[in-house]
Amino acid sequence: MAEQKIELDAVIVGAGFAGLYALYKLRESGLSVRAYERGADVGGTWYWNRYPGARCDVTSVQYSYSFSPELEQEWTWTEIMAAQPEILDYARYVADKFDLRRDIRFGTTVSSARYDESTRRWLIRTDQGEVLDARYFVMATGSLSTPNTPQFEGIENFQGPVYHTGLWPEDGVDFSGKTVGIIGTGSSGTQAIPVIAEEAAHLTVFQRTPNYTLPANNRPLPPEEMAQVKRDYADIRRTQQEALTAMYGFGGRQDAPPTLLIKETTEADRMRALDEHGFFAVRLYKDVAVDLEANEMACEMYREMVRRTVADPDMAERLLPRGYPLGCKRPVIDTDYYQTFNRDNVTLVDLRRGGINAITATGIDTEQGHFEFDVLVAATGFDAMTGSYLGVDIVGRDQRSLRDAWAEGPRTYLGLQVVGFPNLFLLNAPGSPSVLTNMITSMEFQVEWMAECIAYLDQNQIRSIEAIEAAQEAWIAHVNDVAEGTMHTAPSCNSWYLGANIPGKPRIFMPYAGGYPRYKEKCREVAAKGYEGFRLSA
Ligand code: N01
Repeated sequence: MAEQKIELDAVIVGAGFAGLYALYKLRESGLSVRAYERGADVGGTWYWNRYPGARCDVTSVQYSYSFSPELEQEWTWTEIMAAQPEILDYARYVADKFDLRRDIRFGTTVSSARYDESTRRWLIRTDQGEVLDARYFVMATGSLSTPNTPQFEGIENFQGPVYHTGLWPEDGVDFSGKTVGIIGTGSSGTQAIPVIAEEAAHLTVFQRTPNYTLPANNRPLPPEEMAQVKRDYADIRRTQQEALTAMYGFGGRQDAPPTLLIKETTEADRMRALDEHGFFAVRLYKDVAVDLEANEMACEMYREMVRRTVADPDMAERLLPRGYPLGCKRPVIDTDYYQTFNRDNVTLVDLRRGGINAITATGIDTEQGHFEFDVLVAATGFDAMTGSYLGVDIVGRDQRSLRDAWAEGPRTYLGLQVVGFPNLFLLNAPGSPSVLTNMITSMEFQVEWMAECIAYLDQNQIRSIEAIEAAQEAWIAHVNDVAEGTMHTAPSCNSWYLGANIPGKPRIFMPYAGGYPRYKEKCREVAAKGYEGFRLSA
């Protein structure tokens, strides 16, 4: 019996912020389009990352859709940086307001996609047995959506529950009266640790690499301030569009760009700066971002601030980041992180003094001894930027899989397309500003670019678009060029931007560091020149 195929113009994978907007935009263009989402609801990252303390590190007024002035006026944020439940509610509100759910299949994983050269269409299969036949295939699967739980020896022997921050149970976890162990002190761990410490009987933190983290400066957003924001939205969006990172300020602060040179300061100057600005003193100097010696001076200021915050000198010493520059990893922001280590019910295991041997039935055995607890939390991050694309078995022209094409690291043209994969669009992918910017704003630009591109193809009876090898190579060279000399690619830097958190992953700096305005300019120029660097076939 012939397979029952559903014919569509476009299939989108993912119903997070990117998938929702892609669905809205392509439907607005008159396309028949459907989104597939493995979760039971919309929200993506904000659906899965429900761990205690989860909140955004970009102000909500900026980390929100800008495409609908009506939506901007209707939605009211209650905090400067909203917590996960509020952001998830916002995603749900958007899905309902624009009636997006009718074209989303929830609880459904897209398992494979094959490009058929004879029809120039994609044949897409889901784990629910659906077969979809679509002209365009859009991966809106997110940059941080494939959780990574390292293969700790003996993990299967642990008697209590194990939770990954990126796969948190919908009903939450009750830590009261429990002893808890947490592995990982990245953004997720840094947010979760203070909140779990408040609730649990005892928390043991297993830290392999201390992070540099700055206070979030979050606070409630009073109604009169929100009302002013609503009046100012047009200006706010304009400022975002001109900003390198598609946002302004850092966390809850709106400091002016740095002007001083740390190398021209004295020890006394730097100590005074700490007195006045606390941890934010490290952001006063412009040479810190480009000069490793200057950077180390700022790191030393940072360490001094940790010593000032943590009461026990040995505890402070164990929390000090060393051996890699500020600005290497994605900035972490926190609420009372270091203060948490002044609590009586928190133990810090600095794995630099002796690593993990194995997980046992009752805890973790390390070189420094055995630590017992009832519940284990893995705040161990993600197979970032490529994991979610390679999680789907995508096979393009000449039977070549994306996994093969990216075996030596991800390769894209403008972060939007890949040679050998016609009519496949990627959103927030390697080679795009994505994680170095306000993801919602830079994604909105990509979706609008894609929608205009598809409209152009349809108007000109073009059936396929595919990146050209030379254009892709030139773009990769440019992506590498602009990353060079930044702290992100310093030899001592290991981060998920580089794939360094996953054993065996090629070390390649994945996002585009040239800034959001420059990226937009390049994409617009490509479109204006009739999609230069792409092969268009009638
Ligand atoms: O993950 P991470 P994350 N043994 O990879 C440790 C976004 N985000 O989920 O550094 C022991 O940063 C690992 O140690 P090390 C944001 O973009 C945003 O925290 O590899 N430890 C590290 O400490 C962020 O950057 C927000 O030595 C092990 C931790 O686990 C990104 O998501 C909130 C280990 C992983 O840190 C990822 O953050 C949360 C092992 N075998 C997340 N393996 C906000 O918006 C790993 N670790 C605020």
